[in-house]
Amino acid sequence: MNTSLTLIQGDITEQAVDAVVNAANSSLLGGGGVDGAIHRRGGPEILDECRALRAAQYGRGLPTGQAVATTAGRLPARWVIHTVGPVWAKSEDRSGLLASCYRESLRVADDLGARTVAFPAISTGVYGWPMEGAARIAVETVRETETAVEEVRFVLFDKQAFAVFAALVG
Ligand code: AR6
Repeated sequence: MNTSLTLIQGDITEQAVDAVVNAANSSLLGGGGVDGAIHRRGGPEILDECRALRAAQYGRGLPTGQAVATTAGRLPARWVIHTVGPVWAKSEDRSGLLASCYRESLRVADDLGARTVAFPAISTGVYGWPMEGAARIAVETVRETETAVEEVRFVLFDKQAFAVFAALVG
């Protein structure tokens, strides 16, 4: 099954898809950027499930590069898949961890039976990853990953990020 890659400039919290991916942090307890917007718009149910996950499985937090699902609360999606991107570092190549976020999120999406999944540009905000490199990893990893997901939608917040992804997806 071929997965189609689509691009949209906009807000990930407005996407009517099966699953939206959250650029979370290990605590799973919220933050700024995409994470803040998802919890704000999705409501307290998401945080309740995140707390339960911390208590049951992730006492030390969700490790970087991994992914886990919760309800999407009041968002127009069914699930939120939380993943933790690596913080950009000049002195160390963390590309493998960033690729892992996309791969693991798609694995979780397959477990859920999700057919449409929206991703933000993970690690390119607070975590400081340059957009060009992050976009290349995002697009290549999704193209290389075996999945039953039919549509992967990259949701880019601004025009510049959209242009970078558009140059890669064509
Ligand atoms: N919809 C789509 N994209 C967005 C939205 C939105 N509503 N808001 C921001 N972006 P970031 P990170 C873009 O910072 O770099 C949080 O505090 C943004 O312009 O959300 O992985 C977490 O709790 C950027 O291009 O995620 C973590 O502590 C991209 O989404 C930390 O930030 C990712 O920016 C994670 O940092």
